[in-house]
This record gives sequence, C-alpha cells and structure tokens, in this order.
Amino acid sequence: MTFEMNSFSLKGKVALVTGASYGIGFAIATAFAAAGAKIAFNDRNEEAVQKGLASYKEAGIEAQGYVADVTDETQVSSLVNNIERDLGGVDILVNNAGIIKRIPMLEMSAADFRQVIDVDLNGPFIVSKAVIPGMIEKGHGKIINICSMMSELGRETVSAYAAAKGGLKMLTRNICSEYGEANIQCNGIGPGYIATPQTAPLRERQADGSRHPFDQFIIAKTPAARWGTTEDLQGPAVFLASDASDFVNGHVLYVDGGILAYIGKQPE
Ligand code: NAP
Ligand code: GCO
Repeated sequence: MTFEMNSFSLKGKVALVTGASYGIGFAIATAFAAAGAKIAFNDRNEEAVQKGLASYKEAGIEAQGYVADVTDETQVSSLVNNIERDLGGVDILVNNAGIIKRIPMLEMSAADFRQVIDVDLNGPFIVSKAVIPGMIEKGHGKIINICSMMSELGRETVSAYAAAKGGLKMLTRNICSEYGEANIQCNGIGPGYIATPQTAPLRERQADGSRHPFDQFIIAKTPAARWGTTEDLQGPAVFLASDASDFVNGHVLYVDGGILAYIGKQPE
C-alpha cells in the first residue's frame, strides 16, 4: 500500500483524554481535535470541568467534559457509558491524569504512597479496563499511557511517582501483549521535563530573581537546553493515536529533548 498523509488523520474517531482540562492532556486533546477527532475529557470536579470546557471553546473545539475520578470504578464506568451515549464508543484513550508528591521516602506516609499509585497506576488500569471491551467489539483501539522520565530513572523525593510510572510502562507492555491480537495498540509517551502546573514548583524564581537550582539542573541535563512545552507532545501523540502507528505496540516514546540519551555535562 502506498503511504498517504491521511494515515495520520483521526477523522471521526472518539478520543477520551483523562484529566485534560489543562496541561499536557489539554494540549494532546487539542491536537487530536485538529486531526479530526471528537474529544471527551474528564476531571475530578465540576469546577475543573467547566474551566476546561471554556478553554476548549476558546480554542474552537466542541469537547464533551465529564466529572469522574479515574480511581473510582463506578464513576469511570458511567464516564465511558456517557461518552458512548454522547459521541460513540471510545477509539482512542489517553491515560493522562496524574499526580506527584515530592516527599523524601523516609518521611512519606504509606497513605501518600498509596494515593500516588492509585491515581498514576490503578487509574490507567481502571480506565483501560473500561474501554477495552468496546475496542474489541469495534475491532480496533489505541491506548496511550503518559509515562515519565521516572519510568526509567529515579531521583530524590519521587519514590511513589517513579514506582507508579515504572509500573505504567509495564502495564503498557502488558496491555499490548494481551490485546494486540484484538488490534489494540497500547503505547506510552514519556515526556521529559515539561512546563506545566505540575512542575511549576521546580521552576520558581528565587528571591534574588535567579533561576531555581532544579531549573538550571534540567537545562544542563537536557541536550535541547530547555524545558519542554505541552505542544512538544502533540505530534507524537497524534502519531500514536493514528493508523500510521498500527504496527507500533508496547513501546514508550520518550519526548524528552534527549535527556535519556545524555550522561550529563562534565564539571568545568
Ligand atoms: P497537571 O498539570 O498537574 O495536570 C494533571 C491533570 O490530572 C489535572 O487536570 C488533574 O486535575 C487531573 N487529575 C489528577 N488526579 C485525577 C483523578 N484522580 N481523576 C481525574 N483527573 C485527575 O499535570 P501535567 O503536567 O499536565 O501532567 C499530565 C500527565 O503527564 C501526568 O500523568 C504526569 O505525571 C505526566 N507527566 C508530566 C510531566 C511534566 O513535566 N509536566 C512529565 C512527564 C509526565 P486537578 O486539576 O483536579 O488536579
Ligand atoms: C520531578 C518531576 C518529574 C516530571 C516528569 C519527568 O519532580 O522530578 O515532576 O517527575 O514531572 O514526570 O518526566
């Protein structure tokens, strides 16, 4: 078959992006809309959903927003049923909703650790489980799990997040292994350090106006010498959601400006 740019089109596809009223999820959903998809998103509360709806409207996108916590199986089941009623069955799922708690491991309570695992790992399991039967029925499906540098690397204070995102990488491979035969492709995107509210504390200016030491560290550790933007994730997400990636399965595509390829700057 000859290659057509049309392979990247998402025309008529129904996409659910979780936790997408702003940040990375919002950027991915707007790119999907530009590629022709119908957009559904959820957030934890009505206020966030309303804010999200206003942002989509401003971007000229007619998105459907729903209140649903990804850790709650009953709410997720209603979410998926409501999307089917309003837009049709889900063709593309992006497990984007996530949280981080930056606490040294010895000071972290088991409750905090569990909460991060619950949102970042159990959430993608619960939402994927809810959409896979419909994808099997349709004969196709795309699942994109938003992983992290912490799917590969550790650092001080993020033990729960790293455990969850490392687990998410393996959940990705396992969904591929179990449902590849049903023409479902499950891949991950591993963003590098992206400027969003989640990373805002790491970029705060110091009292003297200088850059946060972590901010300087990331610039030095990234061959691209900058933080990523949410837009940097749009092309890779459209690729993994489209027919152009139909034989790409169980892969994590790191979109990190080269961080994982680089040993780091030698001391002066
Ligand atoms: P963000 O700005 O904090 O946005 C996360 C979104 O998830 C928010 O809309 C949040 O809603 C929602 N959410 C949290 N818990 C939820 C739940 N239980 N149910 C439904 N929605 C929930 O984060 P981001 O930076 O855009 O990150 C998005 C994803 O990318 C996350 O999985 C994150 O771990 C991952 N990631 C981020 C970076 C980065 O550098 N920013 C890098 C790699 C990976 P609320 O507003 O209600 O909290
Ligand atoms: C941190 C950051 C990271 C990023 C991202 C990297 O504290 O180190 O928040 O975990 O958010 O996931 O890919």
